[in-house]
Amino acid sequence: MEHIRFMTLERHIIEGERQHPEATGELSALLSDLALAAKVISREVNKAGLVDILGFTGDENVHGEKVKKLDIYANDMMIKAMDHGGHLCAMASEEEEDIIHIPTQHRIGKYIILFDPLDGSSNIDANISIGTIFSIYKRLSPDGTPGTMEDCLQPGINQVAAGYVVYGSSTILVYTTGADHGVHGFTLDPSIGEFLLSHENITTPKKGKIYSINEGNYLYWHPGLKKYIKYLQEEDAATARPYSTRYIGSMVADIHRNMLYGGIFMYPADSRSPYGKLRLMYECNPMAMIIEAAGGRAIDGKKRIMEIVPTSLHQRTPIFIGSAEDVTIVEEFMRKEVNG
Ligand code: AHM
Ligand code: MG
Repeated sequence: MEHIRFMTLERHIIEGERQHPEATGELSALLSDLALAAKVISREVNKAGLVDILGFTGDENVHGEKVKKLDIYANDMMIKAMDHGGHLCAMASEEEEDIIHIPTQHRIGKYIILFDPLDGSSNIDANISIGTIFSIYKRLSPDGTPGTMEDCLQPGINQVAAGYVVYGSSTILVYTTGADHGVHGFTLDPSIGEFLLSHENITTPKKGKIYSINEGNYLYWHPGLKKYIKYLQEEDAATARPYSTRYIGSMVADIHRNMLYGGIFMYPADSRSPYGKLRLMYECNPMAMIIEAAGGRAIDGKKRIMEIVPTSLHQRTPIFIGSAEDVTIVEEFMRKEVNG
C-alpha cells in the first residue's frame, strides 16, 4: 500500500511556524480557534433544512440586505471561537457595523481578524456552496490596548494570513501565510472532526478556460468589459477560445474552482454600482492574497486590490481575479476603451 501521510491542519500550521524561530505560536493558535468555528459552521450548514433554521429573520444587515439566520449563527460562532484566545485585539465582520472589541475579561493579543462569516447567502436555501472568508493583520497600535479602527484599515499587502472555507460537496479550508509559504487546502473529515491536508501547494494555471461574472448586468458594464466578454466568446484555437462560463454566485466557490482549473472571476463596477458589490476588507483582500500566493492576480480594473488604501470597514471595490494572463487581458481591454 502506498504510504499515506496524514497531516492535520493544526500540525501543518505548527510546522509552518517552526520555520520561523521568532514566531510565538500565536498565529497558529488563532488559526486553530478559527478552524473550530469552521467545523461548527460546517456542521450547521450541513444540517440546514433538517432543522427549522432557514428563512429570513426580518432583520437587515448594515448594508440594507436581508440577513438569514445561518449568517447570524456563523457570525456568532466566529466571534465566540476567537474572542477569548488571547491572540486578537479586535475583530470586524461583514455582518457588524462597528469593530468588535475583545471582552474586557480576556487577554488582548497582537492580531486583527476581519471576516465574512457566511458569504453567498442567497445560495443557502438551495443547498449550493457557500463560504467563510478571513483576513488577518498584525496590529499597528501599542500592545495591550484595545484594537483601533486604524489597526483594521490596513491595505491588503499587510495581511499576515488569509483564507476561506467552502461548504460544498465537502468542506474545505484553504489558507496562506504569504507567497513564500504557499496555498494549502484541507478537507474536513466529519467522522473524525479533522481538516486533513488534501491540496498541498496549490498553484493556479497561468491561463484558464473559464470566466465567471453575473452576465445579467451586461447592459450596465464598462464598454471595455463588454468587448472583453465578447472576445472570450469568439472562436480562436490559438488562444483556446471560446471560454466556458461558470457562475455559482458564491464568490468563494467560484474563485476556488477557478483557482484549481484556471480562469477569471469578475465583479465589476457598473453604471448602477460604481464600486461594484464585493467588500474590500472581508472578501476581496483575503481572496486576492490567496490567488496571488497561488500565482494569479487580483486587480480592481486598474490597480492591485491589495494596494488599495482602505478608508472604511465596509467599502466595496470592483474585482478581477484569477489566472494572471486572463487578468492582464481584461485590464488591457478596459484601459484601451478608456484611452481610445
Ligand atoms: P453576500 O455577502 O450577501 O453573500 O454577497 C456576496 C456574494 C458573492 O459571494 C457573490 O460573488 C456575489 O454576491 C454574487 O452577486 P450577484 O448575485 O449580484 O451576482
Ligand atoms: Mg459576503
